[in-house]
Amino acid sequence: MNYSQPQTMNPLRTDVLVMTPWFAPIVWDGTFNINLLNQQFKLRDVKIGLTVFAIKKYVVFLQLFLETAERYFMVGHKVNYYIMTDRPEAVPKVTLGEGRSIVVLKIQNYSRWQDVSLRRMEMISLFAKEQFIQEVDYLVCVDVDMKFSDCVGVEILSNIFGTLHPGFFRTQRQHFTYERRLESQAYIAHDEGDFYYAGGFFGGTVEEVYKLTNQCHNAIMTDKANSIEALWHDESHLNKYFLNHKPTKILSPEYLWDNSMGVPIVLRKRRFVAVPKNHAQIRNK
Ligand code: 5GW
Ligand code: MN
Repeated sequence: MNYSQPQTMNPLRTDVLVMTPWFAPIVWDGTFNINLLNQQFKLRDVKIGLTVFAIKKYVVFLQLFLETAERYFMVGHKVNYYIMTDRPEAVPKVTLGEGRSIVVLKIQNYSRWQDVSLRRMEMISLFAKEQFIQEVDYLVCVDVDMKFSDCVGVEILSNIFGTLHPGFFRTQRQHFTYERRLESQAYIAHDEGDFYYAGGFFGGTVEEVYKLTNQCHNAIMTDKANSIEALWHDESHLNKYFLNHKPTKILSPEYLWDNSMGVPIVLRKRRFVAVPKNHAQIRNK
């Protein structure tokens, strides 16, 4: 295979951090060679599960989500879309590429929206153990109110990975919206924390995602027993988990952008972007 030689004296990016102090790559455009990575992952015949929740009115996001995923997500690799919904009949029929399938998993709906978000940890952990482990190698767990607008490929895959939240990647740790009440299992002190990770994009091997989601779910249940709910729900618990179990790879905000934040110069690509939603309309039942 022909490709340009890595240049020891010529870093690919000098405007952003591309490696954590624990030697996990931070994935920015320009730092990787996708052809090289595709060849490696193809040789391993890797299969990827993409989990997404579409409860109640959020089924309206599925069409654009799936259509754009077909165009940009793991093209050329084997993919299972795991769609967790209370309305299986509302899942759109989308034409899929070879080696790609939609698996609809019926789950219950929770009346409180906080529970819809929180219970994702429980559902992913249950299905990871019972089903995903037999069907795929990696899991990618994302929000559904999103569209792909540039390539998201095997460069994201690693044992356990998180994504820098678009609202906080330049923020000092004391200003992160971590859970600050000691009584919560998600508590993080002001002088702790590496990054603020987004709840809407994480993943890893099925085994590691099981450990993460199971531990977050247990922490959520402990909080519930103590009558406390973390400030940003599952996202707060994800941040606590990643403080104690450092991710082996971190995705830049290219992988979870929101156009209401503008487009900073460091952001050369917007790969996965929030679809604006009418909160009043979409969130009522
Ligand atoms: C409903 C009301 C308020 C907040 C969330 C919901 C909701 C979320 C819902 O009714 N149905 C649903 O499937 N969800 C799932 O939770 C979607 O996968 C959604 O992407 C995810 C997180 O909720 P978001 O996207 O509304 O949260 P933000 O912080 O991205 O706005
Ligand atoms: Mn969202």
